[in-house]
Amino acid sequence: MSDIAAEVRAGLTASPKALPCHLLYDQAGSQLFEAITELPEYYLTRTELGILDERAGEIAGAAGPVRTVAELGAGTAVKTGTILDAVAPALYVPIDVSASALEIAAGQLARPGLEVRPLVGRYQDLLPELAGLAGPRLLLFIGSSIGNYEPSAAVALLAAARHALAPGDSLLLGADLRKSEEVLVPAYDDAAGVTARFTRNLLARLNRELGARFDLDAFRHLAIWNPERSRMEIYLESLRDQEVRIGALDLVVRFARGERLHTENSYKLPLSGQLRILHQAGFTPIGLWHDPRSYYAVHLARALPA
Ligand code: AVI
Repeated sequence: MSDIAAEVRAGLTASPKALPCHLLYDQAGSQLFEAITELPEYYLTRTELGILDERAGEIAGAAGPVRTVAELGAGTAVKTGTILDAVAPALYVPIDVSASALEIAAGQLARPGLEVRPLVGRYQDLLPELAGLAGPRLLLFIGSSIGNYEPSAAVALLAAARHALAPGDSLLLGADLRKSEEVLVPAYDDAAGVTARFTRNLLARLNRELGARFDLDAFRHLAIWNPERSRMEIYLESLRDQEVRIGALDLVVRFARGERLHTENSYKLPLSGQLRILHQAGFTPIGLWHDPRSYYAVHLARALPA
């Protein structure tokens, strides 16, 4: 069975139903996510870019000499240019599951004196390769993707990165901060309905790739703020009692009216929670930058000796 088939079977036969959020990013989903980043309500991308553009010189100064910059989830690396120019490494290693995005990144970031060496694959598999790259190294993990991990999984991922780095190497982490529900909910439920299309595309993907028969109009996108867990929770809610056949799995899944399929969490930890994750993963913070509204934080942290 393919990875996705096994994940979908496990998620749709679980109670409550849930699917891993990486399944949102097929080609159509990645294009819809790009459109989300341009929405007026989705402040994250432009806020982070503003911090990186304005503070690149300070960030580079605080990081000190860097030979290699590696980037987790680089995508097309649209946000990376200013940092690369300021840090001026000899080697840039963008890491992503999408080979086509990395091709664009390599083209866009070509600069005299900079070698670009893309790595295609999943972070867990590729993090150990950081150990073989020339130091001092700076690892970028920007875009607030850390917020899509459970805090314990975020610590595990950063600890694996720490393990592959040497003491004195650095991490630049971008993470969305806790803020009012009035700002958060529209960011994940925009007026134009782009985020709803992004979430529903998950069902379209199962129809395309697993011969499922989801009626996309029979589910609504829900974005709910959970203050206890400090996270946005995204669901698809069934608008009626229904049965959905998934051909490739030889499975029929029943949904009751009002039943939810959990598709994504996006944590918005306060600064103290973000710093705790860095400490627990074996990093010591050495720099912090945020926008004037304190919507978003960019952390620079040093890898500690194990
Ligand atoms: C990729 N990630 C940081 C986005 C977020 O804000 O959690 C994914 C997203 N989902 C809906 N809108 C944006």
